[in-house]
Amino acid sequence: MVRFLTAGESHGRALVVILEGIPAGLSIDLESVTRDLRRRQGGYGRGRRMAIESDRADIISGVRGGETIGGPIAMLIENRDWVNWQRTMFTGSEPEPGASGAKRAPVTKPRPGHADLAGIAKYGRADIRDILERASARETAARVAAAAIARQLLLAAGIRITSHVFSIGDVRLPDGFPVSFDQAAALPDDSPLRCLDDETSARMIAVIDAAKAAGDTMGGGFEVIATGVPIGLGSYVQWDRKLDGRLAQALMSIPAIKAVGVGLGPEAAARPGSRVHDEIVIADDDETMPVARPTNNAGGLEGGVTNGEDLRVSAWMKPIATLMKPLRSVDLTTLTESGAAIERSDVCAVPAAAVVGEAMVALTLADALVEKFGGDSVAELTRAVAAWKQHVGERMRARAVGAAGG
Ligand code: EPS
Repeated sequence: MVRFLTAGESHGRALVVILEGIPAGLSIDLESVTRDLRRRQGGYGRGRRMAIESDRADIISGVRGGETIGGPIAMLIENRDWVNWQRTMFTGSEPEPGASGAKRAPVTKPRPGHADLAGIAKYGRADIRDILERASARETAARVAAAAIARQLLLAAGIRITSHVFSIGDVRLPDGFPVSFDQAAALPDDSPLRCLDDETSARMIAVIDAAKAAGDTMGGGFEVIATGVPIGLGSYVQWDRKLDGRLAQALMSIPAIKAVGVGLGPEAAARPGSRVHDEIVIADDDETMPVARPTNNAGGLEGGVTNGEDLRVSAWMKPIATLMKPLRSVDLTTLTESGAAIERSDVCAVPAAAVVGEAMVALTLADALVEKFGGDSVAELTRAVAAWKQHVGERMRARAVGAAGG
């Protein structure tokens, strides 16, 4: 089982993640961890905080001499902004001697759409900062660091993951715009929106600029694509083993994600079956499997099991809840109506959320991979994957399905 836990507040000292279940013997490329962290920090519409942070993960355990050793991998990402918050976010009963940064007043006006109001009721805190610090999407940096390790495991098994943004507000890629894995993977790391169409990107930028000028925020949608996924990950035999369900939970856990789609997603409900289901045809001779799918509306998942096609999952993000032109709220210290608190924030973080989406898909797929193929060591895992790919094609080519003992 590949699993992880994170800790850390947005303006605390650091984020921490513990990743468990990565087999031994995986070479760790720290540069690719840094690269994914940098990708998550980018995107048009991010706020000033990203000019302060330059995320790097320090590996603290589970890796020796550049290779995993099978134990939990602990990583720490320091918050550079911490120097500005030491007199607000100290963990002791007093700030440390020599602590820096302003001592900030309590936050008392909950922001509609944030965890502020429900959180303060639930945890019995006096300062909304106790809620927003942990509810902040800053935490997703720790997920991306963990996932960067999981991605290296997936790569050893031939699986690669990418993403692209298909909508910001009501501006979206034209219907039927082709998006292959290779096209999305070729997007440059500093692509402002991770959108594949230049004309649509320009309109997305205009929408974000207009939202910023109006003190407003924008959401949107992104798709994560994984290629090289073997047939047979996940299972239909029990509800909690269905891989589509596990991916939906993983993506919905990203802050501000409100909906998840698999393959065609909600569009599948609007079409007749004949225009949804992917036909099964005889494959060209050079294919490993004797059958092929001319279309992939299912997004690589049927019955909660991967079918060997590219995995395609989408997620829709609501606009960020901190508005510079605040919505109505109530000051909880005086119970008078007042504009919601204004905290420094982003105008749009959909491109960053796409990178976090890649991370959550990577962590979910790594778990499903280790579950099916076992894996105390990477050599054991990759041997099992190669044997499976060969076996499953051979068995079907031998017309063994339907034969006695098939
Ligand atoms: C966030 C608010 C902003 C974002 C932050 C998430 O931070 P700040 O309040 O410090 O300006 O920049 O995102 C990150 C710090 C990050 O690394 O993604 C929020 O309230 O969720």
